[in-house]
Amino acid sequence: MIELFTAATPNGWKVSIALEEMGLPYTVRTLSLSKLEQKEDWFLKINPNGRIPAIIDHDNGDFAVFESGAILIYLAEKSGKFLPAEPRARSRVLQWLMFQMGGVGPMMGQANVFFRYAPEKIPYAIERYQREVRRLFEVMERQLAGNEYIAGSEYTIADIALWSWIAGYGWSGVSVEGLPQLKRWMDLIGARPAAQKGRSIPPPSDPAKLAESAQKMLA
Ligand SMILES: N[C@@H](CCC(=O)N[C@@H](CS)C(=O)NCC(=O)O)C(=O)O
Repeated sequence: MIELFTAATPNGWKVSIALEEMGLPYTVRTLSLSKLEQKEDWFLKINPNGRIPAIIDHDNGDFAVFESGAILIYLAEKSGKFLPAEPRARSRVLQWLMFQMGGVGPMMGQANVFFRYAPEKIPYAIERYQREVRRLFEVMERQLAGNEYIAGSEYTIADIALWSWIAGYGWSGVSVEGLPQLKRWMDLIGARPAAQKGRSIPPPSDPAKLAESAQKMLA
């Protein structure tokens, strides 16, 4: 059984969606980010970075994995799903997964912070991150013009990682107008029952709680 340590945020949803899609049995332990449970000593033994998500695989000697991209690869290898074995196909998936981990996630995260939570509105920072997010969306638009899914003709962990963030694009204040392929892809993934179920685990925090968590983490 997998134990998932998570909260209702895009990085957490990547893993709950993957577990749902792969049909792997799991239990959920929801951490309160506003109470900074992710910084407690017991959790730092599981994830030294003090952030969600993390998993413990109790069927594999209580092996702990942190970093959502590494968790997705671990689960794909464990289940044999959503990450092809053929080296070039596998590399294509990992390229788009890294594009999410190094680009879309951090840039959308910063756009959210400066657009939503920063106590002071800093136009330079808001514009910088929103412009970069829009640029990344346009990169995806071009890729999706020739491919049903982001890494080709198959649904993979790269789609899971990207969709978990991009479905919440409104939160960053970035428009998807003029990006028909991106919208098509968002609807395609959003129609999957496992994506819908995974995105509701754990149940969403109310916006006031989210703002409170953000203030504490930024302090
Ligand atoms: N690169 C990490 C990022 C994890 C991350 O930033 N998690 C956020 C929630 S989406 C978090 O735990 N924030 C709490 C904090 O910063 O203390 C991953 O992909 O797992």
